[in-house]
Amino acid sequence: MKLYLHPNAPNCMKVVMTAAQLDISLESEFVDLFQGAQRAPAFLAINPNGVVPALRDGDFVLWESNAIMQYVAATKPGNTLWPTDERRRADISRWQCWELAHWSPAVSTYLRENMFKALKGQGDPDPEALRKGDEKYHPLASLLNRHLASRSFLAGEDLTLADISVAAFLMYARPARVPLDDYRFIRSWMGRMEALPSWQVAQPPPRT
Ligand SMILES: N[C@@H](CCC(=O)N[C@@H](CS)C(=O)NCC(=O)O)C(=O)O
Repeated sequence: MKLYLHPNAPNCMKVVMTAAQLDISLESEFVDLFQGAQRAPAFLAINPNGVVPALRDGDFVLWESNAIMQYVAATKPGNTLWPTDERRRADISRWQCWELAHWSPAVSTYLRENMFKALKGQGDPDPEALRKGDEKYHPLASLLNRHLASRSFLAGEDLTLADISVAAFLMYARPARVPLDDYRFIRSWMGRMEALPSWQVAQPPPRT
């Protein structure tokens, strides 16, 4: 299986961590988002949305990070990341949908304003965008914090794809100044995530 990725992209980090956690080896092809390679015709033929990640497995091509994680995890039956029990799966899938619909758009405001703009030379953070971002983010962070108050991981006591999807958007929580001070259960859960060897494997190499 070949993954088309950019290592700094949280949606790609999700798939790399899933594979690392399950000891699955993926070939990889670098798509340079900073050079616009995601909009090159050769890549648009793989993912017409012009975003990473995308996966090729023989003649099967798949895009959307959460679907890719599920597909990759399903190649190793019997794992706890993506169990076969329908209710467990639905619970995990629910958090992956929440991540896609609500959490990642909210966290992305901080990534864009406090980090990626500077990296791309696009000027200072916009205070109004950050204010609006705060309005979206805090109710979601409160919900997540309350949920994590009584369990080690999002779907119970085992690490699942749900944790990887939601935590990936906090991979730059420090440099992007994602507000976590008021959310101690999120912070301790992130401590558990960051301690996993698969989290370390999925971190992009330091910029030189
Ligand atoms: N819903 C898609 C989102 C993918 C996405 O937005 N990827 C970002 C990187 S995290 C990207 O490729 N951005 C490049 C661009 O928008 O030009 C998924 O989960 O795979």
